[in-house]
Amino acid sequence: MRVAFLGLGIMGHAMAVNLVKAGHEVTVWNRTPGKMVEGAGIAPNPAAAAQGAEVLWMCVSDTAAVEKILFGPDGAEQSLSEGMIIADSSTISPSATVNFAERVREKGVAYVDAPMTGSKIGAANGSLIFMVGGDEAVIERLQPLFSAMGKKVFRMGETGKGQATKLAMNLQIAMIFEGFAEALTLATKLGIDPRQLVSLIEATMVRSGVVEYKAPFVLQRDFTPNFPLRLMHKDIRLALEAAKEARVKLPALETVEEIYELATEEGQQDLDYAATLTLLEKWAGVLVKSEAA
Ligand code: NA7
Repeated sequence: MRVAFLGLGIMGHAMAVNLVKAGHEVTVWNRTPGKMVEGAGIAPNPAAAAQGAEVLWMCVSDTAAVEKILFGPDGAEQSLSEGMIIADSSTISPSATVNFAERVREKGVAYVDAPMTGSKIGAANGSLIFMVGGDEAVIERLQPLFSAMGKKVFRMGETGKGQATKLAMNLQIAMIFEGFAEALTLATKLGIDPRQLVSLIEATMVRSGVVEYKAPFVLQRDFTPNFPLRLMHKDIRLALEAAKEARVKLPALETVEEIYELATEEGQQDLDYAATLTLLEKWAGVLVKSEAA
Protein backbone atom coordinates (compact mmCIF):
# COMPACT_ATOMS: atom_id res chain seq x y z
CA MET A 1 0.00 0.00 0.00
CA ARG A 2 1.08 3.63 -0.46
CA VAL A 3 1.62 4.96 3.05
CA ALA A 4 2.59 8.41 4.31
CA PHE A 5 4.17 7.98 7.75
CA LEU A 6 4.39 11.10 9.93
CA GLY A 7 6.56 11.11 13.06
CA LEU A 8 9.85 9.25 13.35
CA GLY A 9 10.34 9.15 17.12
CA ILE A 10 11.28 6.07 19.16
CA MET A 11 8.11 4.22 18.13
CA GLY A 12 7.34 5.78 14.74
CA HIS A 13 10.76 5.16 13.26
CA ALA A 14 10.69 1.43 14.05
CA MET A 15 7.12 1.14 12.74
CA ALA A 16 7.98 2.85 9.45
CA VAL A 17 11.01 0.55 9.05
CA ASN A 18 8.74 -2.48 9.38
CA LEU A 19 6.29 -1.10 6.80
CA VAL A 20 9.14 -0.74 4.30
CA LYS A 21 10.41 -4.24 5.13
CA ALA A 22 6.94 -5.66 4.41
CA GLY A 23 7.11 -4.14 0.90
CA HIS A 24 4.86 -1.10 1.31
CA GLU A 25 5.57 2.09 -0.58
CA VAL A 26 6.35 4.50 2.27
CA THR A 27 6.99 8.25 2.34
CA VAL A 28 8.08 9.65 5.70
CA TRP A 29 8.02 13.07 7.29
CA ASN A 30 9.42 14.22 10.63
CA ARG A 31 9.20 17.69 12.18
CA THR A 32 12.94 17.87 12.84
CA PRO A 33 14.68 17.14 9.56
CA GLY A 34 17.50 14.62 9.38
CA LYS A 35 15.59 11.50 10.39
CA MET A 36 15.10 8.97 7.61
CA VAL A 37 14.09 5.39 6.91
CA GLU A 38 16.05 3.34 4.39
CA GLY A 39 13.91 2.48 1.39
CA ALA A 40 11.33 5.19 2.11
CA GLY A 41 10.86 8.56 0.40
CA ILE A 42 11.21 11.74 2.43
CA ALA A 43 8.69 14.58 2.22
CA PRO A 44 9.33 18.20 3.25
CA ASN A 45 5.99 18.59 5.07
CA PRO A 46 2.83 16.62 5.98
CA ALA A 47 0.90 17.91 2.94
CA ALA A 48 3.59 16.67 0.56
CA ALA A 49 3.83 13.31 2.35
CA ALA A 50 0.08 12.76 2.09
CA GLN A 51 -0.04 13.53 -1.64
CA GLY A 52 -1.23 10.38 -3.44
CA ALA A 53 -1.12 8.20 -0.32
CA GLU A 54 -3.79 5.58 0.38
CA VAL A 55 -3.12 5.69 4.09
CA LEU A 56 -1.75 8.44 6.31
CA TRP A 57 -0.27 6.99 9.50
CA MET A 58 0.73 9.26 12.40
CA CYS A 59 2.85 8.61 15.45
CA VAL A 60 3.65 11.89 17.21
CA SER A 61 3.79 13.09 20.80
CA ASP A 62 0.45 14.61 21.69
CA THR A 63 -2.94 16.03 20.72
CA ALA A 64 -1.52 19.40 19.66
CA ALA A 65 1.02 17.72 17.37
CA VAL A 66 -1.66 15.64 15.64
CA GLU A 67 -3.85 18.71 15.16
CA LYS A 68 -0.93 20.65 13.73
CA ILE A 69 0.21 18.04 11.24
CA LEU A 70 -3.34 17.48 10.03
CA PHE A 71 -4.78 20.99 10.02
CA GLY A 72 -1.86 23.43 10.48
CA PRO A 73 0.11 25.25 7.77
CA ASP A 74 1.33 22.63 5.25
CA GLY A 75 -0.89 20.16 7.08
CA ALA A 76 -2.01 16.89 5.52
CA GLU A 77 -5.61 18.18 5.20
CA GLN A 78 -4.90 19.92 1.91
CA SER A 79 -3.83 16.62 0.30
CA LEU A 80 -6.69 14.48 1.57
CA SER A 81 -8.87 12.85 -1.04
CA GLU A 82 -11.95 10.64 -1.07
CA GLY A 83 -11.26 7.07 0.07
CA MET A 84 -8.10 7.80 2.04
CA ILE A 85 -7.65 6.45 5.56
CA ILE A 86 -6.01 8.28 8.44
CA ALA A 87 -4.62 6.07 11.19
CA ASP A 88 -3.21 7.55 14.39
CA SER A 89 -0.91 5.58 16.68
CA SER A 90 -0.08 8.58 18.86
CA THR A 91 -1.70 8.52 22.31
CA ILE A 92 -3.96 11.58 22.37
CA SER A 93 -7.31 12.80 23.67
CA PRO A 94 -10.30 10.56 22.77
CA SER A 95 -12.64 13.55 22.39
CA ALA A 96 -10.18 15.44 20.17
CA THR A 97 -9.87 12.27 18.06
CA VAL A 98 -13.62 12.21 17.47
CA ASN A 99 -13.44 15.88 16.50
CA PHE A 100 -10.55 15.34 14.04
CA ALA A 101 -12.43 12.39 12.50
CA GLU A 102 -15.52 14.56 11.95
CA ARG A 103 -13.43 17.26 10.29
CA VAL A 104 -11.95 14.88 7.69
CA ARG A 105 -15.15 12.87 7.13
CA GLU A 106 -16.49 15.76 5.01
CA LYS A 107 -13.75 14.91 2.50
CA GLY A 108 -14.68 11.23 2.41
CA VAL A 109 -11.70 10.27 4.58
CA ALA A 110 -12.02 7.54 7.25
CA TYR A 111 -10.26 7.91 10.60
CA VAL A 112 -8.97 5.09 12.76
CA ASP A 113 -7.35 5.64 16.13
CA ALA A 114 -4.78 2.90 16.65
CA PRO A 115 -2.64 3.49 19.73
CA MET A 116 -0.43 0.59 20.64
CA THR A 117 1.40 -1.17 23.42
CA GLY A 118 4.58 -3.20 23.32
CA SER A 119 7.23 -0.55 23.94
CA LYS A 120 10.35 0.14 21.92
CA ILE A 121 11.15 -3.59 21.65
CA GLY A 122 7.69 -4.45 20.31
CA ALA A 123 7.96 -1.67 17.74
CA ALA A 124 11.38 -2.89 16.62
CA ASN A 125 10.43 -6.55 16.19
CA GLY A 126 6.94 -5.94 14.81
CA SER A 127 5.08 -7.39 17.79
CA LEU A 128 3.01 -4.39 18.85
CA ILE A 129 -0.56 -4.86 20.07
CA PHE A 130 -2.97 -2.27 18.68
CA MET A 131 -6.19 -1.13 20.39
CA VAL A 132 -8.28 0.32 17.64
CA GLY A 133 -11.36 2.50 17.13
CA GLY A 134 -13.07 2.77 13.76
CA ASP A 135 -15.33 1.08 11.21
CA GLU A 136 -14.74 -2.64 10.92
CA ALA A 137 -14.42 -2.54 7.13
CA VAL A 138 -11.83 0.25 7.30
CA ILE A 139 -9.80 -1.60 9.93
CA GLU A 140 -9.90 -4.68 7.70
CA ARG A 141 -8.36 -2.65 4.86
CA LEU A 142 -5.52 -1.66 7.19
CA GLN A 143 -4.78 -5.27 8.14
CA PRO A 144 -1.66 -5.61 5.91
CA LEU A 145 -0.16 -2.59 7.70
CA PHE A 146 -1.13 -3.79 11.17
CA SER A 147 0.43 -7.19 10.38
CA ALA A 148 3.69 -5.52 9.32
CA MET A 149 3.99 -3.60 12.58
CA GLY A 150 2.27 -5.76 15.15
CA LYS A 151 0.97 -9.14 16.20
CA LYS A 152 -2.57 -8.39 17.32
CA VAL A 153 -5.37 -5.90 16.75
CA PHE A 154 -8.19 -5.41 19.25
CA ARG A 155 -11.14 -3.43 17.86
CA MET A 156 -12.60 -1.60 20.85
CA GLY A 157 -15.48 0.19 19.07
CA GLU A 158 -15.96 3.27 16.90
CA THR A 159 -13.38 6.04 16.37
CA GLY A 160 -12.10 7.40 19.70
CA LYS A 161 -12.47 4.11 21.55
CA GLY A 162 -8.88 3.07 20.81
CA GLN A 163 -7.62 6.18 22.61
CA ALA A 164 -10.06 5.71 25.47
CA THR A 165 -8.77 2.15 25.90
CA LYS A 166 -5.15 3.25 25.77
CA LEU A 167 -5.72 5.71 28.61
CA ALA A 168 -7.31 2.97 30.72
CA MET A 169 -4.30 0.74 29.99
CA ASN A 170 -1.60 3.30 30.75
CA LEU A 171 -3.42 4.36 33.91
CA GLN A 172 -2.83 0.79 35.13
CA ILE A 173 0.81 0.67 34.04
CA ALA A 174 1.55 3.93 35.90
CA MET A 175 -0.21 2.76 39.05
CA ILE A 176 1.15 -0.81 39.05
CA PHE A 177 4.67 0.60 38.70
CA GLU A 178 4.05 3.14 41.46
CA GLY A 179 2.85 0.30 43.73
CA PHE A 180 6.01 -1.65 42.91
CA ALA A 181 8.20 1.40 43.53
CA GLU A 182 6.55 2.10 46.89
CA ALA A 183 6.93 -1.56 47.90
CA LEU A 184 10.63 -1.52 46.95
CA THR A 185 11.19 1.69 48.92
CA LEU A 186 9.45 0.50 52.06
CA ALA A 187 11.00 -2.98 51.94
CA THR A 188 14.51 -1.60 51.42
CA LYS A 189 14.07 0.87 54.29
CA LEU A 190 12.93 -2.02 56.49
CA GLY A 191 16.05 -4.00 55.63
CA ILE A 192 14.79 -6.36 52.90
CA ASP A 193 17.02 -7.05 49.88
CA PRO A 194 15.06 -5.73 46.85
CA ARG A 195 16.30 -8.56 44.63
CA GLN A 196 14.80 -11.08 47.04
CA LEU A 197 11.55 -9.13 47.12
CA VAL A 198 11.41 -9.28 43.30
CA SER A 199 12.01 -13.06 43.37
CA LEU A 200 9.13 -13.44 45.81
CA ILE A 201 6.85 -11.21 43.69
CA GLU A 202 7.59 -13.34 40.64
CA ALA A 203 6.63 -16.53 42.51
CA THR A 204 3.31 -15.20 43.80
CA MET A 205 0.03 -13.69 42.58
CA VAL A 206 1.57 -10.22 43.11
CA ARG A 207 3.53 -10.74 39.87
CA SER A 208 2.65 -8.65 36.83
CA GLY A 209 3.90 -7.98 33.34
CA VAL A 210 4.83 -4.45 34.37
CA VAL A 211 7.02 -5.63 37.26
CA GLU A 212 8.52 -8.43 35.18
CA TYR A 213 9.52 -5.92 32.48
CA LYS A 214 10.70 -3.13 34.76
CA ALA A 215 12.40 -4.98 37.64
CA PRO A 216 15.68 -5.78 35.81
CA PHE A 217 16.09 -2.12 34.78
CA VAL A 218 15.24 -0.84 38.26
CA LEU A 219 17.60 -3.28 40.03
CA GLN A 220 20.40 -2.11 37.71
CA ARG A 221 19.32 1.49 38.30
CA ASP A 222 19.01 1.92 34.54
CA PHE A 223 16.58 4.77 33.93
CA THR A 224 17.38 5.33 30.23
CA PRO A 225 14.04 5.87 28.47
CA ASN A 226 12.08 2.91 27.16
CA PHE A 227 8.97 4.97 27.77
CA PRO A 228 9.93 8.53 28.72
CA LEU A 229 8.44 9.96 31.89
CA ARG A 230 7.14 13.01 29.96
CA LEU A 231 4.99 10.74 27.77
CA MET A 232 3.58 8.74 30.68
CA HIS A 233 2.88 12.06 32.42
CA LYS A 234 1.01 13.22 29.31
CA ASP A 235 -1.06 10.01 29.33
CA ILE A 236 -1.88 10.42 33.03
CA ARG A 237 -3.04 13.97 32.33
CA LEU A 238 -5.12 12.75 29.35
CA ALA A 239 -6.74 10.09 31.55
CA LEU A 240 -7.55 12.69 34.22
CA GLU A 241 -8.99 15.04 31.58
CA ALA A 242 -11.11 12.25 30.07
CA ALA A 243 -12.25 11.31 33.59
CA LYS A 244 -13.25 14.90 34.28
CA GLU A 245 -15.20 15.11 31.00
CA ALA A 246 -17.00 11.88 31.94
CA ARG A 247 -17.46 12.89 35.60
CA VAL A 248 -15.37 10.02 36.91
CA LYS A 249 -13.19 10.42 40.03
CA LEU A 250 -9.72 8.81 39.98
CA PRO A 251 -8.15 9.69 43.35
CA ALA A 252 -5.17 7.30 43.19
CA LEU A 253 -4.22 8.53 39.71
CA GLU A 254 -4.45 12.14 40.92
CA THR A 255 -1.83 11.36 43.57
CA VAL A 256 0.42 9.58 41.07
CA GLU A 257 0.13 12.63 38.80
CA GLU A 258 1.59 14.79 41.60
CA ILE A 259 4.62 12.50 41.77
CA TYR A 260 5.15 12.94 38.01
CA GLU A 261 4.79 16.70 38.49
CA LEU A 262 7.56 16.68 41.10
CA ALA A 263 9.73 14.36 38.99
CA THR A 264 9.40 16.82 36.12
CA GLU A 265 10.41 19.70 38.43
CA GLU A 266 13.52 17.63 39.25
CA GLY A 267 14.33 17.48 35.51
CA GLN A 268 13.53 13.78 35.04
CA GLN A 269 11.13 14.18 32.12
CA ASP A 270 13.42 12.54 29.56
CA LEU A 271 14.32 9.58 31.78
CA ASP A 272 12.17 6.45 31.87
CA TYR A 273 9.03 6.79 34.01
CA ALA A 274 10.65 4.24 36.35
CA ALA A 275 12.77 7.17 37.57
CA THR A 276 9.78 8.21 39.73
CA LEU A 277 11.25 5.64 42.16
CA THR A 278 14.11 8.05 42.90
CA LEU A 279 11.68 10.56 44.44
CA LEU A 280 10.31 7.97 46.84
CA GLU A 281 13.90 7.04 47.70
CA LYS A 282 14.78 10.65 48.38
CA TRP A 283 11.81 11.14 50.70
CA ALA A 284 12.61 7.87 52.50
CA GLY A 285 16.36 8.52 52.67
CA VAL A 286 17.11 5.12 51.13
CA LEU A 287 18.57 3.68 47.93
CA VAL A 288 16.92 0.62 46.39
CA LYS A 289 19.98 -1.48 45.71
CA SER A 290 20.56 -5.19 46.09
CA GLU A 291 23.28 -6.36 48.48
CA ALA A 292 23.71 -9.27 46.05
CA ALA A 293 24.18 -6.93 43.05
P1 NA7 B 1 9.10 10.32 20.82
O1 NA7 B 1 10.28 9.42 20.61
O2 NA7 B 1 9.17 11.40 21.83
O3 NA7 B 1 8.76 10.97 19.37
C1 NA7 B 1 7.79 11.95 19.24
C2 NA7 B 1 7.58 12.27 17.78
O4 NA7 B 1 6.56 13.28 17.67
C3 NA7 B 1 8.82 12.83 17.08
O5 NA7 B 1 8.82 12.40 15.73
C4 NA7 B 1 8.57 14.33 17.18
O6 NA7 B 1 9.26 15.06 16.19
C5 NA7 B 1 7.09 14.38 16.93
N1 NA7 B 1 6.47 15.64 17.38
C6 NA7 B 1 6.39 16.11 18.65
N2 NA7 B 1 5.75 17.30 18.68
C7 NA7 B 1 5.43 17.57 17.39
C8 NA7 B 1 4.75 18.65 16.77
N3 NA7 B 1 4.26 19.68 17.47
N4 NA7 B 1 4.57 18.59 15.44
C9 NA7 B 1 5.02 17.54 14.72
N5 NA7 B 1 5.69 16.50 15.25
C10 NA7 B 1 5.88 16.51 16.57
O7 NA7 B 1 7.78 9.50 21.13
P2 NA7 B 1 7.46 7.95 20.84
O8 NA7 B 1 7.81 7.62 19.45
O9 NA7 B 1 7.99 7.12 21.95
O10 NA7 B 1 5.87 7.97 21.03
C11 NA7 B 1 5.02 8.53 20.04
C12 NA7 B 1 3.58 8.40 20.48
O11 NA7 B 1 3.22 7.02 20.72
C13 NA7 B 1 3.24 9.13 21.78
O12 NA7 B 1 1.95 9.67 21.72
C14 NA7 B 1 3.33 8.03 22.83
O13 NA7 B 1 2.57 8.38 23.98
C15 NA7 B 1 2.86 6.80 22.10
P3 NA7 B 1 10.76 15.66 16.47
O14 NA7 B 1 11.70 14.57 16.07
O15 NA7 B 1 10.83 15.99 17.96
O16 NA7 B 1 10.81 16.86 15.63
